[in-house]
Amino acid sequence: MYTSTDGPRATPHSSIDPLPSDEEVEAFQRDGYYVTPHPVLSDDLIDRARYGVARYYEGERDWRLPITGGYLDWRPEHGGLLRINDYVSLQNEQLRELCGNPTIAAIAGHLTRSSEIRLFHDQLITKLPSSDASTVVGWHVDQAYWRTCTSERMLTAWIPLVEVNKEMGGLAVIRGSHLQGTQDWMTTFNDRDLPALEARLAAAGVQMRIAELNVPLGCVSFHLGKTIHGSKPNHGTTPRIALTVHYQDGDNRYRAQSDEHGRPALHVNDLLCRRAPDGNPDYSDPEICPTLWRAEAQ
Ligand SMILES: O=C(O)CCC(=O)C(=O)O
Repeated sequence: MYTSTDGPRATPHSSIDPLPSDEEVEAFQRDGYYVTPHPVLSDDLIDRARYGVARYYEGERDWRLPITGGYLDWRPEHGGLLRINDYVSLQNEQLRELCGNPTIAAIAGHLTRSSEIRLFHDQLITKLPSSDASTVVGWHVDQAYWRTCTSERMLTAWIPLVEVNKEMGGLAVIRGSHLQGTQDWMTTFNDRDLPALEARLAAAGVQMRIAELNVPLGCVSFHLGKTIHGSKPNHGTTPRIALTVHYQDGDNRYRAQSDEHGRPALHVNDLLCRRAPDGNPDYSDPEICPTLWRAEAQ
């Protein structure tokens, strides 16, 4: 099911510069999201990633995480229609290759005007077809999950691994929402009641300029940590498979913070990363958060 291709696809054209123009960077800073106008990933890379997904779901692991719980790790015995697996790049060779892709990291660096991009976290997300709302991803902001991070420049790449048509619950963003207040409460990925979330946002004064993104296979979309995003259910006939890669810029550091209940905030990286000299988690641990791109010295 996952290894076959969908037919002929566009491949990156070597003469097209994959990096965003200054105008596209401006638009990203204004709108909070960006979709590459051309494919930036080759068919071969995507096919290898799909092979990696198939191997992963078969239970094969190339590497093991040093912890056994505390992160999302869908397995067949869990059933359900929405499958989420954290840190697949640390466990599977083909998915590591895609998550570490230097072109995507370079685009992330340019969009955020950073001089270094490191991996922070990744998730494999598959929505099986359904006629109900069980595969909704609630409107949320990634930054609400990153309270322990000092950076305001973190961002996410969303990489479809199949063609995602309008019925299949592709990624949607609220344009400009990153500039309309801080939505710290939005750890609402699992909240399937989109209208209730929209009502709450409207009450908070957020303009609901929803953009349902069209991201052809080989293209990648990016959104800032504060951009509100989510997705409708997969009402199509085939699985919607995508990889979400969260990036940090080189300046990001751990900071002690409280969650919305006043308890110490924790990210799973705090359990995985080595300790910095001050005893805090080191978000530049090369095993967990490898550097994927650095700006060339001017
Ligand atoms: O795949 C989805 O629908 C949600 C992905 C997401 O939340 C993200 O890319 O940050």
